[in-house]
Amino acid sequence: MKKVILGSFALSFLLAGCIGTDNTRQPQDSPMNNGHMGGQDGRNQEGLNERGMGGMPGARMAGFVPSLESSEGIRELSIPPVLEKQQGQDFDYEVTAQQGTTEFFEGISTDTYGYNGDLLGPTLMLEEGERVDVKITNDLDEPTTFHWHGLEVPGEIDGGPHGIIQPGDSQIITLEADQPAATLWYHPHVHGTTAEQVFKGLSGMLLIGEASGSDSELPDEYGVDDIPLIFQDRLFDEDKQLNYRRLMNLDGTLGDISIVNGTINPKLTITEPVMRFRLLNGANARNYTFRLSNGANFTQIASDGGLLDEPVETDTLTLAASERAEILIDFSAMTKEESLAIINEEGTILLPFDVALADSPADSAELWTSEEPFLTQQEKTMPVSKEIELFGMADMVTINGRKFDMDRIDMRQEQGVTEVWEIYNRSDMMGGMSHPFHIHGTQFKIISRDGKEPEPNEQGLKDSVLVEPGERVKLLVTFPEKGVFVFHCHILEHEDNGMMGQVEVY
Ligand SMILES: [Cu+2]
Repeated sequence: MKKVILGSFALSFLLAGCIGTDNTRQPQDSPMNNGHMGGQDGRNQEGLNERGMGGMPGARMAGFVPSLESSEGIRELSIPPVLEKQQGQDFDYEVTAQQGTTEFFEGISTDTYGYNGDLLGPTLMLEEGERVDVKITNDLDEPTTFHWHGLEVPGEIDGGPHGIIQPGDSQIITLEADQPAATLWYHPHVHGTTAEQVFKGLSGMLLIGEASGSDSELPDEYGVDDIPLIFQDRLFDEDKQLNYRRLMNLDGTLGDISIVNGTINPKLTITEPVMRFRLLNGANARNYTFRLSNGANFTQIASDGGLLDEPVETDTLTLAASERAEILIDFSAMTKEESLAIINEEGTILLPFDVALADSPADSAELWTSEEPFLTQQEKTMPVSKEIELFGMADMVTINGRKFDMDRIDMRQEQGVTEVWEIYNRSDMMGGMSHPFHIHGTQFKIISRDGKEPEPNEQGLKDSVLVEPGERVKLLVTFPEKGVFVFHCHILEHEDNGMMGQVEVY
C-alpha cells in the first residue's frame, strides 16, 4: 500500500459539503426495505400485529417497513465498556450470558439479556495476531452459543448451532486474531432462538486492533475518538417489554424504536476534531442507510473484515443486518451554531452530535491509496464452484431448495483453497426479498454483482453481503481453519426458519 496524507484541510473540505463523484452503492440500489417485509399478510406468527405494523390483512406488504422515531438527544450515548483482562486465572477473559433489566424508558424496568451485564456486552479487544483464552458461561435458563462473527476460528469454537452451552455450563476456548484489524462482533447462534436472544440484548463488539508498532494514524482511542455504534430497532409491548414471542415477525422483526448501543434518544458529545465510528447493523432484519444531516460527505475506511482497498468518500452508506463499516467524520470546520447528526434514508435522526471542541487544530489522518488492483485477473476469471440459491420468505425460506439440517453437510471445501461461490437470490412472483448472506469462518471478497465489479466501498474483506432479488453475487472464498461452518441469511428470523446450510472444511 502506498500511503498518502489526507490532512485536516482535505477532511474539512469533505465535511463542508463537497459533492462526491463516487458511485458507491446508493440507497436506491439497496433500499432499506427488504422487499415484502411485512409477511404475506403483514401479520406475525399469531396472526396479530401490534400497533398496526404491516396491518391491512390480505395485503402483501411489499416494502413496508415501520419508520423509526427520531432521537430527541436526551441521553448521552452509552459506550460499551472494554472487557477487562483477568488476572491470576487460567483464562484471559470471561464472557457470561445472563438475564437482567434495563431502564429504556424512565421509571420502567424492561427484562433484557446481556453479556456480563444487563444489555449488550463489553467490547472484546484483541490485537492482530493475539491469542487469548476466553471463558464462556451460560447463566441464562435456556441454551445459548457464543458466535464470534467475522473471526476466522476453527469450526469447533465458532459458536454456530453446534456450539451449544447448556444453562449453568462454562467452557474455555482459545481465540486467535490471525487476520487483519477489523470491527467484528459476537452474538448467540442457537438454532431456532437466535433471533429472540439477540432481540433481548445479546450482542457485543469484538475489535481487532492494529498490532502495536503499526504506522496507522487512524483515531484509535476507544470511547474518545474511536466509537462503536451498534444500531438496532426494537418493538416494545404495551408494558414496555421486549415480548418477542408475541411481537415477532417471521420475515424479520422490525421495531419503531431506534436504539444505539442500547440507548434510546441518544446524543454523543464530540470532543475530538476527527472521529472514527465503527458502525454495526445489529438489527434482526432492518437495513440502514446512513447519511449526515447536512448532506456532507464522510470517509468510509473499512468494511466487515478490515480496511478498504482505498478509503471512499461518500454521503451514503447502507448496511444490512450484521454488516459493519468504519467511517471518519471531521467536525473541525463546524461552528457552534451548526448541528449535525447521523440520519437514515427517511431523515430520521439516529444519533445527534453535541460538538464541544476545544480550539485545537484538527489532527491529520493518514489515509492510503492502493497500488494493486483489488482482484487479480486470475481471481476475476476463476470458475464458479459453489452455487447457492436463496429463496422464499417467512417460514418458507430455503437455500438450494432445502432447510437447515444440523446433521447434513451441504458442501465441502478444502482448508486454504480458494473457491468462487455464486449467491443467487431467486425472485418469486411478487418480486422477492433482499437477503443478507453471511458465511462463518471466512472473510471473503466480492468478485462481482451481476457481472459488475463491486462498488469501491465493497472492495475490502467482507463476511456478509446483501443480495437483492434476482441478483447474482460472486464471492472469492477461502477458509483458513477446518471444521463445520454454517452459511445463512442474517435476517435472524430467516436463519431460525432454516435459511442456513453447512460447509465442512477439511
Ligand atoms: Cu433472508
